Amino acid sequence: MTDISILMPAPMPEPVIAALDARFTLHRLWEQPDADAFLAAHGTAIRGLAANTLAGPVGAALFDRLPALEIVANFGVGYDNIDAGAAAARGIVVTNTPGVLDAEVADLAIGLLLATIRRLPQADRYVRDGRWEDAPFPLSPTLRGRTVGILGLGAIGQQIARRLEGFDVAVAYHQRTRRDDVAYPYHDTPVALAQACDVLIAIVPGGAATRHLVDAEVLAALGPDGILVNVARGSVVDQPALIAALRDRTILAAGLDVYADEPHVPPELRAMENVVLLPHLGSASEHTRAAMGQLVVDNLLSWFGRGTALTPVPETA
Ligand code: A2R
Repeated sequence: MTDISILMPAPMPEPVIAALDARFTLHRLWEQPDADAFLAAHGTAIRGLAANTLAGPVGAALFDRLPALEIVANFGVGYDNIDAGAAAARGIVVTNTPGVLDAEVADLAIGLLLATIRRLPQADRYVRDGRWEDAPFPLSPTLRGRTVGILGLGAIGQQIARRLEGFDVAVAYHQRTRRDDVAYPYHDTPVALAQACDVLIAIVPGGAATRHLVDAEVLAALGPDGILVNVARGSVVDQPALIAALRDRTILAAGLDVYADEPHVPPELRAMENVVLLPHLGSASEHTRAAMGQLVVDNLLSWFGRGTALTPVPETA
């Protein structure tokens, strides 16, 4: 397979690069002094693309330059960075990395929820600043007695729900289709879910269909005791509306792992005391990133070895 050319637009973990280097002819686009000139000279030979969110938009404009492209193997379960419809129209298969990161992201969602509600980072800063010696840390809000609404009860959403059962809180959910395999109460709109709960955890895919699913109306419905946790994509939340809701105490607090324009976090958010801000850590452990990388490699090996992808996305399955 070493005669098969794979393009990697942006760096991936070293083991992924090493594994692809060993089996294919791997082109590291970010090391090219002139990416445009490289694509003009070598684009027609590229048959596989190893992509991640750092690769920029992967769609028709890039596909036009890679006429022999057969597969885009994405490092991540979310693939809103890739125009899967444009890929499908050209017969290009797109794969993602479902399953191997569900538990990690669910763990992080629970950690972020607890950190937000019990103000753990603020309390850590309090100890470090020596303020404990002057006075005890103020009492925090509580998870006790709350109802947690999950926006997107998919693979990760269900793992979050299972963990929440151990915390003895009520769980409800919204997505477009009601599930017949769970007993949690279903609400047919995001607003109805927000009205029924006082914690909202967003864990839907990004992209046009979910853009600003959490808007000013949803935040108002969540209410003054409400907490928003976003571990989905920044695009899912209307970020200016969230900033206004936090500032005006329309909601109580937010725990955010994702933002509208990463890695830029608006100064208004960074200045707020009622938010916990993480730098998009969802799947970011050594263990889980290694598993995701292996699945990227295995999808390419399977496609070029046996003609089938292991985890194609629904649009190109
Ligand atoms: O709507 P449904 O019935 O297709 O349910 C899916 C739900 N969902 C939506 N809910 C409301 N409005 C929408 N426009 C909408 N689009 C999708 O999100 C489904 O239950 C859930 C996604 O589940 P999975 O496909 O199993 O994705 P997974 O692995 O849980 O990951 C979710 C996202 C990733 O795409 C990354 O952006 C992030 O979590 O890490």
